[in-house]
Amino acid sequence: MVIGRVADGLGRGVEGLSQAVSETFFEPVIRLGVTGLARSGKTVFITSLVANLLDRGRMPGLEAAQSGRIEAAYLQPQPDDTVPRFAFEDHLAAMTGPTPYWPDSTRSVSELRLSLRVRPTGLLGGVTGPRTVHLDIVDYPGEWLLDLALLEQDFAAWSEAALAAARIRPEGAAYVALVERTATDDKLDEPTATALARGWTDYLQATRDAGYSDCTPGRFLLPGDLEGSPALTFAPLPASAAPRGSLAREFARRYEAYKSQVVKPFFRNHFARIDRQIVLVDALGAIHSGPPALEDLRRALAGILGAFRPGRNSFLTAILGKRVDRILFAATKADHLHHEQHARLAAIMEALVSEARRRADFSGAETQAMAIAALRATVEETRRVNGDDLGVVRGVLEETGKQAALHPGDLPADPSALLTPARDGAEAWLDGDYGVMRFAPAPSSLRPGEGPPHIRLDRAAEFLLGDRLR
Ligand SMILES: Nc1nc2c(ncn2[C@@H]2O[C@H](COP(=O)(O)OP(=O)(O)OP(=O)(O)O)[C@@H](O)[C@H]2O)c(=O)[nH]1
Ligand SMILES: [Mg+2]
Repeated sequence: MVIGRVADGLGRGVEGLSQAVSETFFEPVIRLGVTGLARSGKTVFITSLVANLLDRGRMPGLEAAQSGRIEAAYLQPQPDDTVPRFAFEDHLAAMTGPTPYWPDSTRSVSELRLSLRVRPTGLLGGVTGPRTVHLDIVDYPGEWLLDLALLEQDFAAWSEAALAAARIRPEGAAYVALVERTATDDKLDEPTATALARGWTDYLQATRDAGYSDCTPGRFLLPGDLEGSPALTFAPLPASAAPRGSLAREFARRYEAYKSQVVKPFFRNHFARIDRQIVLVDALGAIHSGPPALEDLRRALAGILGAFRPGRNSFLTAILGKRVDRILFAATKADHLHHEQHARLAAIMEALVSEARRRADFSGAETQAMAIAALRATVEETRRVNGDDLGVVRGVLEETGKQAALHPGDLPADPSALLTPARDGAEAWLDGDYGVMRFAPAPSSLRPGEGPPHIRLDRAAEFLLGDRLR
């Protein structure tokens, strides 16, 4: 018996070991998570990254590409059979060509596998020859990470915080009025439940359109095939000692179902397996929307980043396999700014996440902040204005199709000039406005060997993948 057990144990140990050996030496897999709040630029980023890894002429900042050690790159079937494939070809076709347009909004998790044949550096290169590294890119909405906080809150606590926020925002008036009209201790009645859930979803939609980011439950905005299911048909209610069978009791139950059947599976099946992460942030968009939106973005980011400090959450600690060991915070759409201002945008990005970072430094993960544009839609110009040189960007406006030049306002050298008033509840910026225009992607015919034009996508790739391609 004893021998049998030992042998069995040994056998499994060897099996596990050989699997680990083959992963490390022969075909390592990098699972890259790409996330960000809605419209932060996830789809454009993945499309441009993959296109620029397939054709590496514009990737001098990625050492393995620059030195020619990447001998081949090709798309392969992904490992997970039940996750939708990232529609790379469709998105690339939309973004490039003679009349390009931005890809449609995406609503759920998707995945793509890109395999790279890489010659190792140094001595090993001569000994082992090229090996294959698989890059599995997983696109998922940042809003889903906000739901992690729900795991530690019961229905009453979540309701209280959610209603408090709704009460002070104009967008919340309709829902607050609706909930006050509703007898929540009465017996559950499905049309009333649906009306409340819809009211809450409308509120989340409106606050998000107003530039706010703290939208929980995250799945209400991106329901996918769960739309209309009980797990998504609840809403926050004022505290009450509700009797059994009442609307309030049932909402509390559905809230728990949402946590166990929607939130947890996402973390288990997708999040726990990621080892490199990029968080895309439309900081310029939030600055343009004003101080309340910037403050809200800062808070939402702190919420999102909580997921990368698993020590705080017992559920997450228990399911986590690998630890994310590099996280890049990227301020996107930097092509709206003349390059003179890129360092300031990166500094603002850094400041937005600095507090969360100071608290725990993400369990040892290496982090960096950068300003990037996954698809550069503008060109730079210098204009003479009142005797001064002014750096502007020029592009084709999405709405009118006409050329326009933009100087979005000078970002401050010290990020606290924006973050402090935002935190103190300012309604508008004191020193002027920051404009944003929506530029269409620039018409381009890609030259052979080159991917779409970008800003610092190669540096982002070097930080996220470079060490694993050596
Ligand atoms: N100028 C410029 N605009 C960008 C860039 N990346 C994204 N955008 C703009 O941001 C919008 C949203 O980009 P997406 O990549 O679709 O964002 P997403 O995060 O996938 O959005 P959802 O799928 O809706 O969550 C695009 O439609 C563009 O208008 C960029 O590099 N430069
Ligand atoms: Mg998308």
